[in-house]
Amino acid sequence: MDAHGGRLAVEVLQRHGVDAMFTLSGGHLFVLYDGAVQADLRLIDVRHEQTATFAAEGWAKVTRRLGCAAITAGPGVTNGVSAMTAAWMNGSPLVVLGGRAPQRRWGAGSLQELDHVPIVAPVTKAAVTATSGESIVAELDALCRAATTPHRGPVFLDIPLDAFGPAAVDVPAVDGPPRGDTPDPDAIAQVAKLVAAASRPALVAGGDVYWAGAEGALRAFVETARVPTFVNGMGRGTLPADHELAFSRARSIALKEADLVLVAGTPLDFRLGFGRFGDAQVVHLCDAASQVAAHADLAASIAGDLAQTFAALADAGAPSTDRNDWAARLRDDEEAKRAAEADGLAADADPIKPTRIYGELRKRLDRDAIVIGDGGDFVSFAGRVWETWEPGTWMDPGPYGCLGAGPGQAIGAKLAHPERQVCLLLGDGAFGFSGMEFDTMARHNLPVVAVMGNNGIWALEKHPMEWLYGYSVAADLRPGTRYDEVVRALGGHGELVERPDQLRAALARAFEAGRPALVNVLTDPAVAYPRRSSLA
Ligand SMILES: Cc1ncc(C[n+]2csc(CCOP(=O)(O)OP(=O)(O)O)c2C)c(N)n1
Ligand SMILES: [Mg+2]
Repeated sequence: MDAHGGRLAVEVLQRHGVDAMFTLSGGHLFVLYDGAVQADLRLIDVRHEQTATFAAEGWAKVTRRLGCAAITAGPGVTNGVSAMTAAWMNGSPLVVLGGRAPQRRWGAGSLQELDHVPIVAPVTKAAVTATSGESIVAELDALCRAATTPHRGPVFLDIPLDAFGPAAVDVPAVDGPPRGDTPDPDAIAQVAKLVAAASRPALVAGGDVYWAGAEGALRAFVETARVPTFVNGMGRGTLPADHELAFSRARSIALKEADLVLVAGTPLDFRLGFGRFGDAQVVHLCDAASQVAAHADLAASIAGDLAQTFAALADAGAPSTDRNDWAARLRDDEEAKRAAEADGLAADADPIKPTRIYGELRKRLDRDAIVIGDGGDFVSFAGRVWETWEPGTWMDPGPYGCLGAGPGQAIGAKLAHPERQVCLLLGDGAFGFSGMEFDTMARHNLPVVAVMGNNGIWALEKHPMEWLYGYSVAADLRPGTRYDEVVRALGGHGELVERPDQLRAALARAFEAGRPALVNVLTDPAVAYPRRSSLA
């Protein structure tokens, strides 16, 4: 192809399955935009570079394809760093293109002259500066392959203004996304033996199971080996919540009493007690050797394509031990805890309990609705009670826990799946980081429905600080702020809900509005999320 560097870059991206570029303008990006216009690559312009990058991740998360953001030199790139870090910790495949001051004058003090590469290197799989049209093609192609190779993650390429010059370059063909390595048969045999011998096994399946498209193989393994299963993060929905071996509430008992815990496709981090589960033997199943926990005491591990791993473990056959009592014990605990939640989901207390909102949403949302959480306690509660039925339908910021990710992720999700409901659960504090993105949703006709738990505080910080210190500071917001009016001013639909009996009709109107909507629900600030540790 004989073209300028912007067009060449877009050609490489399209061959890697990119069909949307999330961006915020800056002169350093004009050539890239021209390339996008020439090749009909959709541009979605947002109001903050963090959103461009979060939206690219949201798009990747619901399509299981490579997401793409383009952000301008200097502050554009540094504004994208939190979202790149989140993608790094989530193992989300993402290519971020940055503008860059011209190389010819480097050091003379051009506008926004900053070497981005060392800033983003620790939070990307690879970060490179292009130097010419040829280099744009070669580097970008290699970076896209790296981003989509298990273990996946973000990559970064910045392109100096004077490296966009025309070039005649062969753009490499792309033969689908790369698969993971074939797992070692000896490691499979070792794990199969542990599984066969266990009497109280449990499995935790996380995001890399989803990214690998391994839900079918996971299910085959779970059903053959009769292993009670829990899911976390993007792993939610890989086994539907109503599967006979899917559990969520019984997690603490399961992980305390199990004699074997298999953790697949998610790190043994703080969310999993750093990999200690009572006296259980622990097995880590990862999509790449780099992901196997070095800090945990492992009985075994397997690194490689998770679909192949689960298929091979399923082939090992049925267990020799009887696990029915174990599964029944967990089912009793699960059912008891679900029954205890029923009152909260139906609560008609005034002020409104956040749980009532999820009760109403359950009735309103389809099985394939995409639910995104961005907030503190409001989202912790939701994560606990929300049932996920299908892969790729629950999204939270992940272990980096960056507030403000939600609107971008919702933009990416709705763009990828315009026919499905996209519901954004928002804290009133969280709204402040990316609230302007309702303008983006309105301009691009993305009717996301946001439901806000507006308690007038940063609850996830206020309650623990009061518990620890007997008082709190820097933890209050304005009670009753009319965020619904903000959204209306930005071209969306707004609803204010002050009493529980108003909730159902307000949600119905929001979902029927055909515009981005915010249902601003004034919730009870006294409700504190029950925490396992003081600094959750
Ligand atoms: C970017 C960022 N800043 C600060 C925090 C710390 N933090 C975690 S939850 C939380 C409170 C969120 O408040 P809100 O969105 O209103 O939800 P609530 O807890 O009140 O339900 C804060 C400040 C964070 N996780 N991310
Ligand atoms: Mg709040």
